[in-house]
Amino acid sequence: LVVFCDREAGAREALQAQDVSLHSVCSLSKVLAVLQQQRNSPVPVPVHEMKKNTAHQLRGVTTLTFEDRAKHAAAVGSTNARLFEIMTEKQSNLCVSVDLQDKERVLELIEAVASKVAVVKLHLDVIRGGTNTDFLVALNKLAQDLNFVLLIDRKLGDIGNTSRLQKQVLGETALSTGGLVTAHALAGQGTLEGLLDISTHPDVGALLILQMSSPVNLLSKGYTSAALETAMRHDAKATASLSSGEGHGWAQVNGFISKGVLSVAANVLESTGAASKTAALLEYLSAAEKLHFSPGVQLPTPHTDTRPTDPTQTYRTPNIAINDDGADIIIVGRGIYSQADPAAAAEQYRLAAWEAYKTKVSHE
Ligand code: 5BU
Repeated sequence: LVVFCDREAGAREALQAQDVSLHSVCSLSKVLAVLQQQRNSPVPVPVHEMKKNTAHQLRGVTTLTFEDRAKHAAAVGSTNARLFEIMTEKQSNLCVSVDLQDKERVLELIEAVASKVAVVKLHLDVIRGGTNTDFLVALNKLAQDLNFVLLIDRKLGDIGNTSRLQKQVLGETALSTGGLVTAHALAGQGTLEGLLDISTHPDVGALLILQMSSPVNLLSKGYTSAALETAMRHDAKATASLSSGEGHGWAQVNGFISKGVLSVAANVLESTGAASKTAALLEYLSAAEKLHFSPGVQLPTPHTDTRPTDPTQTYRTPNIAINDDGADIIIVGRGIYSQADPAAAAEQYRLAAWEAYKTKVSHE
């Protein structure tokens, strides 16, 4: 079959499956690249079109199963392999955010929902009376016994030396058995270098915040793209450090907090930048071992629900987060811990997120 323009939306592969080869005069990505180079400005393509096109380009993170991504992560030496394995085993791409303020209740809630979740996210500084050693030891024991990964949502963002010291203490306390911490990109590469310095606690990883779920926040499309570039540069330096044999090295960024990989890709395409940089960012984004976490998720509440809505948060359903925005793991707080039966709510979210994931990976 001969066509003028290959929109790169999957027709080539679909035809190939029926033994028909597609020949095109040009492809959509080439047309976009030329237009961008000539104008050095973003091409106005509707977001849904961008997402459709980039979904194809981002195959590694949009159609590979978590099982395949576990194998890939192990092959490239990423500590994410363990989390992909847990997700596969528990059939769960759910992260519960336990934002309770009483230590006992935090531990009880975790025990109640642990079999449904792959990750437990905490804000240690919302817990009344602080977190003592007994609590942190109990928390890490739960993480090991009940097979989940701990995520400390500290949103770090200081110079390298400070973030290295912060990571050391996290590794000695809250993340003594490993886990992840969130960080902002505001201070540049230094924060990642401090957090991912492998000379201490190499099993403590970092998620970089690329987008936030609060309405009208300051993380513009340009910021998202620049933050992603910060991670890309860090990873290139980390790769070079490990092969140089100088005895100093950094681990790769574990993943990101955003609406999802497709939403980030759309922001990259909408931002001003040279075509070569855009292509490099999209390729980096498609790495199968990277994790894409997404907050701001709730199932629709019944009409009879009278609870106040939160004007500082925006919510969408698990299916929209996973299939439209391209999230791997949804983060759910009040949708679970504020419910009368948190274990039943966690199961509802686990199922909704897992079904959405299965739909996502079934698209070729
Ligand atoms: P919720 O109860 O499901 O709205 O809780 C969401 C959690 O995710 C909460 O702990 C927030 O601090 C966290 N969060 C978020 O809501 N939005 C963001 O952009 C980031 C984190 Br980053």
